[in-house]
Amino acid sequence: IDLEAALRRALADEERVFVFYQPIVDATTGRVTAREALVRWHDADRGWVPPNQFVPVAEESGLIGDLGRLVLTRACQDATTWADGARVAVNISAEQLGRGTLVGEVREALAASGLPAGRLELEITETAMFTRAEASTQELAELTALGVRVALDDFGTGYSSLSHLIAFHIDKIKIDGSFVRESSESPASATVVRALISMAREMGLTTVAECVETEQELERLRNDGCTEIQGYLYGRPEPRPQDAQYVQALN
Ligand code: G
Ligand code: G
Ligand code: MN
Ligand code: NA
Repeated sequence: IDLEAALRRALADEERVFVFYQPIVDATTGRVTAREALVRWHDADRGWVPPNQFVPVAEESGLIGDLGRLVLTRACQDATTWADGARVAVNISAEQLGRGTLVGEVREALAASGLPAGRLELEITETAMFTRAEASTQELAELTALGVRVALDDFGTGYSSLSHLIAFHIDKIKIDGSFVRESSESPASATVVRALISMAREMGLTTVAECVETEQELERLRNDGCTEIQGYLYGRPEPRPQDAQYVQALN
């Protein structure tokens, strides 16, 4: 059976579809402020299928609706169990945005879990914001009104236009990992990162740097005034405690 059919079945049974969580920490205190929800799927025939492979298939086949609701619902539920009160960040695909369904789904996930809206962040790429831009802008305004935070994901890699930061309701930008990686070797990339952080701060936006793997990167980002840090330096995406044994057995 092909990937799409296998994914359809997995989502229907919610079988071997997991949500992993990666910590996002305050750049100065190192305290966990949020965790990003990252979907994982283990197929009986294929083993672990990378999200880079199955998320696009879900988007093309319409399965992203089911996948998105599964992740959103579970992420909100799981976050209510976190003793540290950290926020949960959920990735929203372009296909979920601007269709008139997202606000209702978010309300439902919040109501079902009892998670306060202020503890939910949605990660949306610039490219996603572009699709059905007008409807997306409206939805983001409604979500912001609920108290949900909106982060611009993979910032700097899309059809970047700084005007988006003004046009859309954005609370934070996630500086793409490629800039962090390049900054160590390229002074130009380091300058771009510093400028982005500085501009975001002047606009009242917070910044998250992704893919931070070394102390040197952390030190530079901290000096640049970056608000939050995400990356293997602090932790990899990990299953929930109650899934850990099952996941271990699949590895
Ligand atoms: O760990 P990582 O390999 O999880 O993620 C690879 C890509 O898949 C990233 O672009 C990430 O944003 C995306 N991704 C991971 N989880 C989800 C999810 O729940 N929904 C969507 N739409 N994308 C996700
Ligand atoms: O597109 P998005 O930013 O949602 O995807 C985040 C991706 O980055 C996930 O695939 C996640 O597993 C990956 N990731 C998170 N931290 C690190 C890191 O420190 N190094 C690398 N190489 N990848 C990371
Ligand atoms: Mn993300
Ligand atoms: Na990202």
